[in-house]
Amino acid sequence: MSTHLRKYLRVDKMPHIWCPGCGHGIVLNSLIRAIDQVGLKKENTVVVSGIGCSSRAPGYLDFNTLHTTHGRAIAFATGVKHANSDLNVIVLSGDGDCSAIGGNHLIHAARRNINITTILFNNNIYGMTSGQYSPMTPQDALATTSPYGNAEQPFDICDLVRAAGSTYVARASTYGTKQMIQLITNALAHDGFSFVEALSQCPTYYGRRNKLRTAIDIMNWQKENTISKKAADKLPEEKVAGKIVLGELYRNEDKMEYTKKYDEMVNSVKERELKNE
Ligand SMILES: Cc1ncc(C[n+]2csc(CCOP(=O)(O)OP(=O)(O)O)c2C)c(N)n1
Ligand code: SF4
Repeated sequence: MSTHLRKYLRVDKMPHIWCPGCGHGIVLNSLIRAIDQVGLKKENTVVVSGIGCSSRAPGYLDFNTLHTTHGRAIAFATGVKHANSDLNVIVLSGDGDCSAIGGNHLIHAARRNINITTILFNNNIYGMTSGQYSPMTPQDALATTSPYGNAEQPFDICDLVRAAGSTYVARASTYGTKQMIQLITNALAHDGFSFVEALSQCPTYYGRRNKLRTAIDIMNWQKENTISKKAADKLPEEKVAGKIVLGELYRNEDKMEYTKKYDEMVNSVKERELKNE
């Protein structure tokens, strides 16, 4: 990593805990580049996470960071943003952390359109606890808790978050880092709840059980099973079926951001009180 980007890292916390081939470092690297492009300042940026391999990412970032409890990163982040709406607040979360135990916080943060950027590191598995299936594990995939294949259907988390009210929704993969950097940059610059699903890889607990033994196998899988939104928009639905669509999926600049609305209400109540109304 070039010297000017190293300033964003807590180099003294290296080496990191991630396995060789883990995709989470690629997502973190993309985030750092996006932060640099947007020009976020360390002193007014807070990065919050829950628990998981992905949730260890803020520990390597030289920002104000909060490593909280499993699934509750968005709840803590909401408190931080409420306390000081001038702060840039970023949540880093795993697919288990964000879509299972933390799913309700995600839905309601999206509904409020609070200005928090959430990056969901989707490695399709609970990595830290050795490979249980999550709500984002593909149907039929093998996991410690689905030794004969996962009977459940996964969430399309981007559809869910968009339906809940998020005003910026995008999906990228560790195979396409240029796109990932661009989409995270857009998300950070967006005023409202912004969400990026970052397809990542866990060769250790997902790949090994699912005939995708190495990081390269999983990234090749990403290449073969994804399609850009631009290409998908030009094709009939049946040709896109089964593919994961990457790119900016939704953007709405017109909906009011929650803390702005809240601060407006507080100010108007204060004014009324001053006038003794
Ligand atoms: C309340 C609570 N429940 C369960 C756990 C155990 N736990 C720790 S990490 C984790 C799963 C992490 O998976 P994910 O969020 O997908 O992130 P990854 O490790 O794959 O990056 C679980 C279940 C916990 N720490 N706290
Ligand atoms: S267990 Fe999986 S998610 Fe966790 S560090 Fe290893 S490769 Fe990454």
